[in-house]
Amino acid sequence: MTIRPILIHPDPRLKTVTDPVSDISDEIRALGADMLETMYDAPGIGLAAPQVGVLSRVLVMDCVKEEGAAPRPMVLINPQIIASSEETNVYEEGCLSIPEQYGEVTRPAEVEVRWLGLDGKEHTQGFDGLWATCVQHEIDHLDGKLFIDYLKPLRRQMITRKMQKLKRERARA
Ligand code: K1U
Ligand code: ZN
Repeated sequence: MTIRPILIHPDPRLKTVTDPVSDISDEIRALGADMLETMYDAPGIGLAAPQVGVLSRVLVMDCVKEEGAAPRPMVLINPQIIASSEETNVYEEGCLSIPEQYGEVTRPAEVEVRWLGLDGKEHTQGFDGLWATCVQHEIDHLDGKLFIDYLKPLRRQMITRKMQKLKRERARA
């Protein structure tokens, strides 16, 4: 397993609508394993394939945060939201592609998601709480959307400028 570098906004690959996965190949299995390792190393609670430069509809997540609790790694291929609650939740989101920047995003509090597992089987599950926020944030990545797209234009512009500066500094180091 390999920790892959995480792309930093702005990057055209983070604005791209990704392609569905047509079969569960060894390459996809390796991608899922690498993405989980990269997410835990960051650390984060989710990661989508475009964040590691792969333009395929794959995401990983594990929103178990309690100290000492068993981890719950999930790999979702071609995920689709098939139902969303009327009730909404506001969460101060972050993003591994936009380090140290946060913003409040309102999303449906509960969603039902269908996806293909690494076992090749179709899965359907309801998510709530942080899991619901995270799976929606990650599916947005697969559609080229970032949490800052929900913020006011001025705030989004400020964050983008900070990230451009960060990238320049990292390139010089
Ligand atoms: O997709 C990503 O960039 C990962 C992102 C997921 C996410 C965070 C918050 C709300 C929705 C989705 C992160 O994991 S940011 C890091 C983070 O939230 C975290 C890191 C360590 C412990 C707990 C949370
Ligand atoms: Zn993100």
